[in-house]
Amino acid sequence: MRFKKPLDVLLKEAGESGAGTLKRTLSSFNLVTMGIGAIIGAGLFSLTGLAAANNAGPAVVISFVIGAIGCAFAGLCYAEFASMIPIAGSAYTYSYATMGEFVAWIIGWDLVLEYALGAATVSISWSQYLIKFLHLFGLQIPPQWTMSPWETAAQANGVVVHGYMNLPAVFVIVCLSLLLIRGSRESAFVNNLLVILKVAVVLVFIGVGWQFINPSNYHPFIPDNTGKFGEFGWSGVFRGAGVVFFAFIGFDAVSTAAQEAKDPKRGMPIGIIGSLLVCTVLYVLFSHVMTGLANYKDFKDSAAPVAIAIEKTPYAWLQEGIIVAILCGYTSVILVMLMGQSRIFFTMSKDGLLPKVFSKVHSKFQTPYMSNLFFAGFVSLFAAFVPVRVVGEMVSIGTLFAFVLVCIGIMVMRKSDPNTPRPFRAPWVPFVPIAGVVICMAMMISLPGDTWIRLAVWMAIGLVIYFFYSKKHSLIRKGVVSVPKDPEPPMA
Ligand code: ALA
Repeated sequence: MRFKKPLDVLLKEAGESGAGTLKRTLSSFNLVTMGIGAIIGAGLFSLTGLAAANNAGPAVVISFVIGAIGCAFAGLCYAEFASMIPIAGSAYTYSYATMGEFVAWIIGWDLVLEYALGAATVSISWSQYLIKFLHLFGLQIPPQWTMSPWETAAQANGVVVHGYMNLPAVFVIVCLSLLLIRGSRESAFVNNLLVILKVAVVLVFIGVGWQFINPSNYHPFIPDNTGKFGEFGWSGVFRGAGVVFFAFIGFDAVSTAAQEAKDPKRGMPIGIIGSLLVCTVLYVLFSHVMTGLANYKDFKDSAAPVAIAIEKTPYAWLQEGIIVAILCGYTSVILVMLMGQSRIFFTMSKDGLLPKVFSKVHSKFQTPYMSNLFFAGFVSLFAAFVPVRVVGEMVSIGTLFAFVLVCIGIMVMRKSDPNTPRPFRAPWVPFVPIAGVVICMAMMISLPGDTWIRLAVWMAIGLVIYFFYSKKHSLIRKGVVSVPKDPEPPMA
């Protein structure tokens, strides 16, 4: 028997307010900035150069457009679900309502890869930029404390040092978790500031850089394929789309704030589609300027491709601006990812699939503080002790998997609950969700085999927890979940 969470129960839960529930403080503007906060980060600032140098050349612009189209299909499905079932659990909740508890568990567990490991990945990159930032002031952190134990660094005197742990990465995770505990409104305020700053610097880069574009860098626009799939030519443009996909991850995080949105039915589609749209325009312009300033070959093996592009302009001060923008950009990505993760565990715990402690709400701040504290520790462990490559690879596969299930879920829901009000309807169903599934699956298949093995191991751990804990404690299975009663009608 398939245990599904009835839609009327979900809709009643979405409407609840007061003690033990999350506070509704986020406007549509906050939701768009939240999306942009999660989206613009390591993908834009680091991967654009790599995708241009190794896969697509100047046609990385087309890779961004392809990535955006794939995400837009999934984004439209997310927007329909999030406006229809505005609950913090995002894809987990949508699956619970459409495909049943088992699939919901799988997706909830899978989202840890996107959100928790996403935060860990970006915090490790953040620590590298903090080091660059401190250098500007002649300050230095001992390298042993900025790397995982699996990494080494050669010092100027030739001595090779081994890492102990990545302390700056832990620092940023702990600080942002504390901010999240303090409150969604405070977190949204800080996020708005960070987003304004990073978007401003991106716009300055585009505006200033545009004047120094050397048109010869665009020839050839799509370099000839080397004979290997994915190395230039059209296959390279598509492989490039898979690489820069990471840059789009995060728009779906908006849906995890559904229970904190003032008007989720309107705000969810605006937040999801709006942030995706803004970022796509910025990405296309940014990558066009970047590959116009420097030749795509110059970005080969560079960890800081934007710096290479800026060197082609007379404005060296932009280098410093970019470091600050990148630090702000990464901070807001981590903030939103940590927030999304705690909200998903909050919802899973409310359903009984995880221990109650994860849905404990702070009496004063009305935030799921125990979930925030748990993930401060969990994410810190990965950030401190695991190399960035290992965690980073897990994020894309986990996210794509979630997108596939959301696209399938929309088709199921249109059949099972055709008459439930949908404040936002994804257009051209089933074409949009089917195209979303196909594109996301294609990107998953293009990921390396060891990423698939890690996904399988993570899922196996999840299944053990499901069969030994969640199944036994599921409130739906126990019959505890009942439709909350409507308020008594007023006496005549
Ligand atoms: N899209 C986010 C980034 O690029 C995850 O950092």
